[in-house]
Amino acid sequence: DNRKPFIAGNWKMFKTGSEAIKTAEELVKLVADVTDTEVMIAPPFTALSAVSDVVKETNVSLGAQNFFWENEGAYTGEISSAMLLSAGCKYVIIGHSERRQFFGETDETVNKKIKTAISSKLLPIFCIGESEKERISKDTFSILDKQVSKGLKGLFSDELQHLVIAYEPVWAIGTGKTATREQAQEVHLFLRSLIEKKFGNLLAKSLRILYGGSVKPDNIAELMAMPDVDGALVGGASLNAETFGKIVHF
Ligand code: G2H
Repeated sequence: DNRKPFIAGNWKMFKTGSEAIKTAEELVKLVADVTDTEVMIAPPFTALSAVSDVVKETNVSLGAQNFFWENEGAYTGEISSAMLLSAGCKYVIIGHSERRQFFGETDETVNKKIKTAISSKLLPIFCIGESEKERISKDTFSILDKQVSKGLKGLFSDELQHLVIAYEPVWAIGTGKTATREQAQEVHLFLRSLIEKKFGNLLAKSLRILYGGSVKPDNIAELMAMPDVDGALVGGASLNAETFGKIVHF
């Protein structure tokens, strides 16, 4: 397989333009030596263009945290894929659990966004994960099966070559509770088999699956040591350049 490790920072609703520039400038210096890991940061929309200028021609790529599936139109407050691309984005995070929880995103809206991202050549980071209640009631695998089936509905394996999946157990997000490396591996392996069943072995072998949920400098190495964990989507610990730099250098 050719799954290059991928460490992605999701800044969520943190940092003004000038704060974002400062952090990005620090980060670019701290990770300049890194060649065998892909590094991405996703600042808020208002900082994308400015951060794009900072990371341009470096080994750090830019992502957005969300977008809308229509190309343009009377959709007050929304952002299109073309706008993200022209602001310098390569990736877009889709269906983060906070979008599902607070902003009404569903498997159906996630599916529309994944389709639009792919057709406009924005690389999707497709987020899935079970809640605490679902884990306790042993519904983790059926929930993930549903999220993957509905999220990728109508898509074919040759369209999914650049898809990245982020497994984020909702009970581990920002709570300080991390899934154990065994829990992460168990789910990542399940997801890879699910992709194999639905889209074939070739895609399953090359698809990168990130783990997300309270990833920190002191737990990244053990997570990355698991065979089906290909990277991390990092929230809180990506806000500080030095801390995130440590995670990138796992
Ligand atoms: C999960 C993660 C990044 P945190 O939401 O998307 O955030 O690392 O703060 O748990």
